[in-house]
Amino acid sequence: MCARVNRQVLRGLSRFDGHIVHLTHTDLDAVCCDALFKRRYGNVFTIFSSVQDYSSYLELLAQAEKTTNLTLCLSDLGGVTSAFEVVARLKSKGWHVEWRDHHVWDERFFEDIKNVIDYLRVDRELCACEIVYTDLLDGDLIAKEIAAIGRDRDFWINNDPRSEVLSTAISDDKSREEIALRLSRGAFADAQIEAMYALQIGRKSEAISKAIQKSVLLGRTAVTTSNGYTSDVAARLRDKYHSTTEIILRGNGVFSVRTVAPVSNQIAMLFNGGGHPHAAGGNLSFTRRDQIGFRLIGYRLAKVQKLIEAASRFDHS
Ligand SMILES: [Mn+2]
Repeated sequence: MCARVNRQVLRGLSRFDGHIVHLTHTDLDAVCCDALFKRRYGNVFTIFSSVQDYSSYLELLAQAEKTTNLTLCLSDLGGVTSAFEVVARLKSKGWHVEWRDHHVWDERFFEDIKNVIDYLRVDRELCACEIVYTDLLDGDLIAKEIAAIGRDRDFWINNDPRSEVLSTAISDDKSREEIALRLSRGAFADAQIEAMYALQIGRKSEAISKAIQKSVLLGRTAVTTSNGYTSDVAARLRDKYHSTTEIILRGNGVFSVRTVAPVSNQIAMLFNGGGHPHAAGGNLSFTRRDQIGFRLIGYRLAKVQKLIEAASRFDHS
């Protein structure tokens, strides 16, 4: 997270006159969570973050001058041990903290967090927005539909074409905010959403072809670089190589991993990450030097090699 984003968040927060700060993931499940918080509370200050580095946003919130009573609601973000200390600090500074999630949690960490914050609900049967829906808006028909759309995408059911359009239309925080606002008012499809969708379809196919061009197969692990469209890139890699593990790296060392065997989260946990059994993410914590090295020698970089080796070790499928 860069200094500019830090300043933006701190400035936004200092102007914010509501009570709910929502820290969530970046996908449609997260946007649906945000729509539900907006529907329930109206004025919500939202921070969308990758699952790998949301702790840095928690650090930022802990630094912020707090003028009113604020509630921090985390959603669709799994528990990582690096978050504990800063969450405890937020509590000691008087924040009310609620956390709703559906990822795989370390049992010890779950208990530790539960003892520190005001409310914690982790339910792997539901997607995050369904947890928010049942907690905050149970019985509200529009909220129910928002949660159903989130589930359709997050659990890869894909029965509802609107979930494909909406998740594709999401490209940056501005589009996330806009879509969340529309959903919160019960607008599930309109001209603006269609236009956002068409724009992203073009960008997406270009980015995916680039990622496929840059890919290699090492053993049964397919590796490539892409700054987005992780799931689509992984699916295309599996089609192309019949691989059993797919690793998609970003230039900053953040990575996603997909596996046929239910081991993705175990691999990610070795690299300060986590997630689901078949899809997870972590961070190789690239230094500036690593970033340059990665541009020069690519997948031969020591930290990348370590990840590829770890992934192959876990791959018994
Ligand atoms: Mn989710």
